Amino acid sequence: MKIAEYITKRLPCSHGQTVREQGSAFAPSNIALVKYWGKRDEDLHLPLTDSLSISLDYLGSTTTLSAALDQDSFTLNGKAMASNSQFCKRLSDFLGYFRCLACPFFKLSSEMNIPISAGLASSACGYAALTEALNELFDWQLDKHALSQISRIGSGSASRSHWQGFVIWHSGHDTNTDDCYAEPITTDWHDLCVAILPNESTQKFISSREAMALSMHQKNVREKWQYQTNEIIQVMQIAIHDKNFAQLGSLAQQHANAMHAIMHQSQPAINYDTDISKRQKQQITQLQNQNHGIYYTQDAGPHIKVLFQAENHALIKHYWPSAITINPWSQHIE
Ligand code: 2P0
Repeated sequence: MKIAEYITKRLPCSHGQTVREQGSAFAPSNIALVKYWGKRDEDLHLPLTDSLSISLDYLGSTTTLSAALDQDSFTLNGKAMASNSQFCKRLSDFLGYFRCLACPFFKLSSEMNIPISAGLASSACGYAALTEALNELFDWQLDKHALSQISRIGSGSASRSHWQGFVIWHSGHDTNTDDCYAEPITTDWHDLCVAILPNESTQKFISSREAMALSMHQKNVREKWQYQTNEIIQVMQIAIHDKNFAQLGSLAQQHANAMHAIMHQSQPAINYDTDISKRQKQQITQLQNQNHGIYYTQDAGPHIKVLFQAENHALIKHYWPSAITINPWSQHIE
């Protein structure tokens, strides 16, 4: 099945009959605690394994979309983006699946309050917000489950950015792809916090999509990863149910390390670390050795994210005063 056919199957038959003045939506960024790394179908962006994330509350993307007559235009944080940039080409390709007579082109404006291309899942919240804005613009009235099946075509991890809190993205097994979707895990966990440690906001030298394809093409690597991930995600769901912080944190750290080990061993080796990120991971490991319950995770970029409980907020601020701290189930931890 080609992507165009896959998308058409998911849109209401009335797609294009209603085009509102604009569609607008916010979607939070998410951090994978069990990573999505590798695809079982490259064309349809079907992941090799399930993955599990936590959303970052107010950090994310607000996207506003309207119809245009002669060309696409993109504005990011108030700045017009060059239409021949990689960023805009990828957006134009995704929007291509939704063009119709009444809306041949799009005017898109996005406000992001997270650093872009630094491993902070800006594409995840960007494509999730865009898909929700499309839903409003065309009045599809699709639910988030269905929207997660569309947004992942823009960026796989976008499927997890339609909800706050913990979200699981099921890889599914069907070739018809209906069983690949994301859904929230209903829980609250008031003292669970995430910190984003400071680092340089540099452009990535290799995109996560390319790094994923390069590092996961060997059958034995894929099989080992699949086995390991299936085990971890099951235990992590129990840890979430039991609010077992040490279990949740240590599994997330273990899985992030396993993903980076695969990248280090790929040919050529891929290394997203900077001196700052290496030092931060060492500091966290030292604190763990001193019995502090804090754990790190890292995505396809140098930013280190820390999982901690509210009681350790002062410790986090002591070591990293400029860290951004998020408490997804409570508004204030200061
Ligand atoms: C994740 N990452 O689970 C993992 C961990 C990065 C590291 O999903 O090819 O840009 O667009 O589906 O979503 C980043 O990969 O990949 C990602 P595509 P995407 O968050």
